[in-house]
Amino acid sequence: MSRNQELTEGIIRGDRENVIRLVREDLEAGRGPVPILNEGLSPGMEKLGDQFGRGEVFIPELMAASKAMNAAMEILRPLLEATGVEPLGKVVMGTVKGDMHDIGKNLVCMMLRGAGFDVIDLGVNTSAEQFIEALENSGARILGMSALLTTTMNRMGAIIETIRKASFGEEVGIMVGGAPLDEIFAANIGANGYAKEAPLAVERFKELHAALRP
Ligand code: B1M
Repeated sequence: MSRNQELTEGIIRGDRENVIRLVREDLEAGRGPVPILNEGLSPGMEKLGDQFGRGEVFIPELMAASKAMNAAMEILRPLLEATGVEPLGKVVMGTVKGDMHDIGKNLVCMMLRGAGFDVIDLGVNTSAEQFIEALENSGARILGMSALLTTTMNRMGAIIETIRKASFGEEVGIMVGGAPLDEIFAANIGANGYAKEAPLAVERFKELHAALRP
């Protein structure tokens, strides 16, 4: 079994201790955090999601895999963030109300920090009012929203509408993402940007930041 397959299998089995060991060993051997994540860990979550969709695994397996993934991300986070550059700009991020999925959102936050953004992460289950409050308090004019459920993705449009009605609303650049979304959906709900995955999201956030800068 290749190293990547071992990492992928470790995630699928929810074998937290083994995943931690493999990640540490890979880093000690000089492997970078990005290939560990993209080629080893993330495919495990994707495969497990497919198995869940086919009714082959259930919530306990997803929970165990998420714990293993989050433990690995704890180790990788400082490495992904360690760029030492001046903050590019402030971004408020959150998973929308009713949605508890945060692995992808956390990954985007991590990569944004790595790229030099100052990220205010509101966590999961975030209401329009909480987004507005964070934008007001921080002065940030870029907002990122994540949704993994078709039910919660369909609430994003209303959240954007509420934010646009706040005093600064039209000045806020809003990025959306999450597995069930696409470019067309994002445009239809009035978002300023969409990205299918985290590295692309960083590029989109940079473009948005450049466009908003006076
Ligand atoms: Co849930 N879940 N889940 N789940 N879960 C999905 C999303 C599902 C597709 C599984 C399936 O049926 N195949 C399905 C949704 C179906 C639908 O809506 N049509 C589903 C369901 C049904 C549910 C529950 C309702 C199950 C139940 O209780 N009966 C429940 C809902 C709870 C709730 O939110 N209210 C539930 C619960 C859970 C767990 C708690 C067990 C766990 C979440 C743990 C956690 O996040 N802390 C979980 C998991 C792990 C998954 C799957 C397997 C994996 C999600 C994940 O982390 N992917 C998922 C199946 C799947 O997606 N294949 C599934 C890895 C992550 C890196 O990818 O989040 O897509 P992703 O993020 C990507 C991109 O989307 C993008 O970049 C990231 C990195 O490249 N991106 C952005 C994300 N946000 C972005 C924001 C941006 C830009 C890009 O800009 C702002």
